[in-house]
Amino acid sequence: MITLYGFGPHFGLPDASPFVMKAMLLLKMAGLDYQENHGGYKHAPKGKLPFIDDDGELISDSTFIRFHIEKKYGFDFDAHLSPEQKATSWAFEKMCEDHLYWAMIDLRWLDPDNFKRGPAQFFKAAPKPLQPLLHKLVQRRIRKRLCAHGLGLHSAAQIVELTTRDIDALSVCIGGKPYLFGDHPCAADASVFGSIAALLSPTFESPVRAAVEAHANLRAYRDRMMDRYFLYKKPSP
Ligand SMILES: N[C@@H](CCC(=O)N[C@@H](CS)C(=O)NCC(=O)O)C(=O)O
Repeated sequence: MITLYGFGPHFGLPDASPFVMKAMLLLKMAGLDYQENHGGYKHAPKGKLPFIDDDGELISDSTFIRFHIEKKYGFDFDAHLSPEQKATSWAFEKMCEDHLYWAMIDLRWLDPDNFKRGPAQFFKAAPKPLQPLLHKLVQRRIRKRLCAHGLGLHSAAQIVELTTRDIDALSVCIGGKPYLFGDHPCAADASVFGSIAALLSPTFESPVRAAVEAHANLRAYRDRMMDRYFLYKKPSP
């Protein structure tokens, strides 16, 4: 049995992390059974989640989890894609993971109201008087990472300007199709879904969420994947 280590369901999402949601989808797409463990962060081989334990073999990082599934179980996520579509899908995936992702980190962790509604919950177990200090320390660490990446050097308006390009590009690529490249999901759909679902989380208010919400096809894409893989039912109005 495969064990997937993640953070657990938070913020109206199957998991707090887009990378864990991506790993969930990859396992589901490949038809592999797995169990979830939400207590593995301290033991993560690369200090990040997700990782999986497949019969004693530990694999860290959602993309290496994909490669592992392909090699060990012979499942080809992109069998239906042309070489050009494979190239495009890889570029979209990495745009989500190495660019758009950082805007999500920025809005969740550095916007004071979003932080209070979201990540602050992770520190609830700590003694109350210590919590403000922990919040400050973790936010300082996140700010440093965002600056090291580069996105954190920009103004809030510039981050939205850059991120809107990513979101518009995703919307154009999906167009009126159910998935990125037609009627069947490919590996990059797992990643794109993770990003879009995370940005649409109702917990966090931001112009970036509004930029996603402005595209009916991205909202429908999130709902379609939720329905298909997580048996999600939208709350009635
Ligand atoms: N490249 C990795 C990224 C994983 C990642 O960044 N995970 C974040 C959660 S979204 C994490 O575990 N962060 C905890 C930390 O950095 O301390 C993947 O694809 O799995």
